[in-house]
Amino acid sequence: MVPSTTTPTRDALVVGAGFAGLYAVHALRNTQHLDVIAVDAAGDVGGTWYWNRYPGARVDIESVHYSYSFDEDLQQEWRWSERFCAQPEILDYLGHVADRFDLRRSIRFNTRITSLTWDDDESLWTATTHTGETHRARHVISGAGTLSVPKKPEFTGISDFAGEVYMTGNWPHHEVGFEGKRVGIIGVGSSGIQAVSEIAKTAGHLTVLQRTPNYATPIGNAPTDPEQEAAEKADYSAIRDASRNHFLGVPYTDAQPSALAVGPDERREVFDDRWNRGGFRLFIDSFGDILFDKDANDTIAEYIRGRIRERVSDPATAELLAPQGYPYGTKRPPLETDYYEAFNRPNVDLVDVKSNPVDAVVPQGVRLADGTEHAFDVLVLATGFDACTGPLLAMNITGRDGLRLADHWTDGPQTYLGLMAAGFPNLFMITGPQSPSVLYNMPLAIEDHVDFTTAAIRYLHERGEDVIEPTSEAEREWVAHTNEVARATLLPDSPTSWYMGSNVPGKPRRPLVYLGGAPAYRATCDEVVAAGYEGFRLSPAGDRALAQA
Ligand code: N01
Repeated sequence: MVPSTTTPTRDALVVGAGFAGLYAVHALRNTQHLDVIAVDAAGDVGGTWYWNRYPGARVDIESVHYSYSFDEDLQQEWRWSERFCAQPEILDYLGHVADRFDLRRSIRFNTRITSLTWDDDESLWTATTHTGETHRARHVISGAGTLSVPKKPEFTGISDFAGEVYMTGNWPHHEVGFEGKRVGIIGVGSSGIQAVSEIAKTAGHLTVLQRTPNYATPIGNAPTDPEQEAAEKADYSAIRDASRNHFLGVPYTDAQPSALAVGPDERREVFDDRWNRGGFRLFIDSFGDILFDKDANDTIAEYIRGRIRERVSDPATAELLAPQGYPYGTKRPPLETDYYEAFNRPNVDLVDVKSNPVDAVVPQGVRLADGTEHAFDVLVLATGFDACTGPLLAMNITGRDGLRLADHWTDGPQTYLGLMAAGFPNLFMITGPQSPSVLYNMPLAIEDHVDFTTAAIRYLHERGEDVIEPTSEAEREWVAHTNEVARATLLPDSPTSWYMGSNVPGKPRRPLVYLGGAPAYRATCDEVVAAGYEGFRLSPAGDRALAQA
């Protein structure tokens, strides 16, 4: 589409109004005084917390840590009611941030980008939206998210289902009641597990269709303890520093080097302690080698299986729920409240759809491969996302010389620092593929990436340049480094994991997350900046030298 001559050219177009988009608008508009417009397909702010409003949706990093750190007054004044807050409260928080920093006036809601095209001559991006509107901007900052494109339902016949169908990743805004209804849920990742615990409480009958059992462990939620809150807020900046210097972006300090360096009793004591303290402590704060050494991993995997057997009354159901054959942590570990106890209720059944897969959705329910049918009034799809690359590819991005991002990424994502891609100038992918993103505490990962972006744009302006773009060589090296780091972990051993893209049929199986940890990643970014944006090429608008190189 040819942009209308009246289309204003902005300094920056921000995609999304979740944690990333909101902070990007604030940083670029309020602190750098740039002309910024943001768009979001949703009707309001919230990003992932706008769409994922299924029963039980809740954060699984403590809210005191899973929140913005950029404004001291904000973090002092905002009060979380629980240790791990539920979705409505996080949405309130993001609404509060939008109002407090006057962000809404820069955001066009109910606006989905359908294409994003770079103009080589003018060095500008043109975005077209689903309404046919165009926006032109020098820079695009994508806060489109990592887990924002739900995986398309893979079941034939789904449109013929006579009952109600809901997706956890795109839950309706109206109340959904389960009382007296026969509910089926497919998927037991973090979303399915949270939803099962809640839906089980009210459904007439709940059938959980499980393909791969998960290693879910207790979240350990509780109301906020005012004394603990006061202690945390007394030195919030120290907590944030400790978070930023931790692999996962939380201020945990108790990890011991190796599960194999201690005897079984001591190991059990550590596991028990982290289990009881909840959150990601078992995963990230028990022993440092569980993600790297299969024998170490076996010890924690067996520990969790033992805990599941203790909690589930029926031994056959317990065995089905106990994961086997893949290492703990190679699929993203879910955190739960009373998930395993749900299977002790008379109104909840577990059905193994690994040995007997879903064949089709039929008008009255779900038919399995052996011909058995399960009748449902409501079907919930908790089947996950086209993670990390999906949200970017959905924007139909075309860079220099007509290069399509979809073609550039045919064999998996290629980025420099998980932030930019060669051939796609001035396109910043906040928490993009091959950055620590979801293996870091997201609000902090977002702040780091937005701060990098803001500084890069300022640096360009100071030098009288307009365009920043990674070199192909820097990109190749980063991709190779990302793959090499992943190979040193157990992650590639997972049968299906969105970390590797292997949950989506046909998607290239590649590490989508940088596994070197947030501190190492931040150090690399700092070195790149200190060396004058090493690996990037800076140029004036309209310079086609790189395109022709
Ligand atoms: O998605 P998932 P999710 N037939 O991909 C099953 C974040 N999150 O939405 O494992 C049958 O983890 C699939 O089975 P299998 C968090 O980062 C955070 O739950 O492929 N089953 C699996 O069981 C999380 O990791 C929170 O064999 C099928 C499930 O669907 C990420 O979002 C809460 C199937 C998908 O699990 C994604 O979690 C929620 C099929 N054809 C989410 N296709 C917090 O707590 C898929 N499945 C902050």
